[in-house]
Amino acid sequence: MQNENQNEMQESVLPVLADKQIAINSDFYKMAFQFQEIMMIYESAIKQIETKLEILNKEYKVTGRRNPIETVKSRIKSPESIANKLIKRNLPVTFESMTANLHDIAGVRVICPYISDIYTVRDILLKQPDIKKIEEKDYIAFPKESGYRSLHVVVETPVYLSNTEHHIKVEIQLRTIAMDFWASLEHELRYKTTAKIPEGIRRELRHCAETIAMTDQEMEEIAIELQALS
Ligand code: 0O2
Repeated sequence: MQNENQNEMQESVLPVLADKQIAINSDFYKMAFQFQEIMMIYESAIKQIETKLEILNKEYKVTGRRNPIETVKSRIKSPESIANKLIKRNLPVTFESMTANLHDIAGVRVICPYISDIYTVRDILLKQPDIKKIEEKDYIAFPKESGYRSLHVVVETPVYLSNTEHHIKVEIQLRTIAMDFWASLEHELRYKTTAKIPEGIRRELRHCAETIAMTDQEMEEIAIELQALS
């Protein structure tokens, strides 16, 4: 009786194993596995940067100093967004091209209370020996045509796996609460509209960005004045 059952089991398992072997050898499986592995490494790089920021956040809380970090957000670029960016730049849509050409697959956004906090957090991070600066774009000193303001710093951080070491690029976007408010709403508006945004509306959005930038500046001046009083 037992032997009959065993035979039945072997018969039912064998085709499944054969299918599994075919699946493992398929291009689909290999590519999906490779993508998953690459993304796991990018996610680990994000975790490293997030941990550094979390430690700073805790340090400021424990020491009772004013915290230059308000919030930290992160995201991995979606496969659709990766492919679109490569196509837009006339680059091959391959894993090699993606890792070599895109610096923002791993993204961390740091929201700060004041403009000067942005540069404070940037300097603190760049002082750490395992963080290497690759590129910096200061859209606060030189805002984009749209009115967009933020400091973008691409850094490289090591990720250690069981047998390999990877130096992974992470784009850190640093901005104030006010800059984030504008960028989030503008991004949502742009993505909700399929039509080309008319120049009049672009001008209005730029005007909003400038008003917000002036308020940011004024708030910083008020903070400095109040600090001098205490
Ligand atoms: P998402 O969804 O944020 O990922 P690079 O990224 O440096 O290789 P690029 O595209 O010239 O090349 O970078 P840029 O312009 O320095 O920064 C791109 C990112 O900054 C965008 O990412 C946005 O997050 C943000 N950004 C840039 N310009 C604007 C803008 O006018 N409005 C808003 N709301 N955000 C902006 P992605 O890839 O577009 O999308």
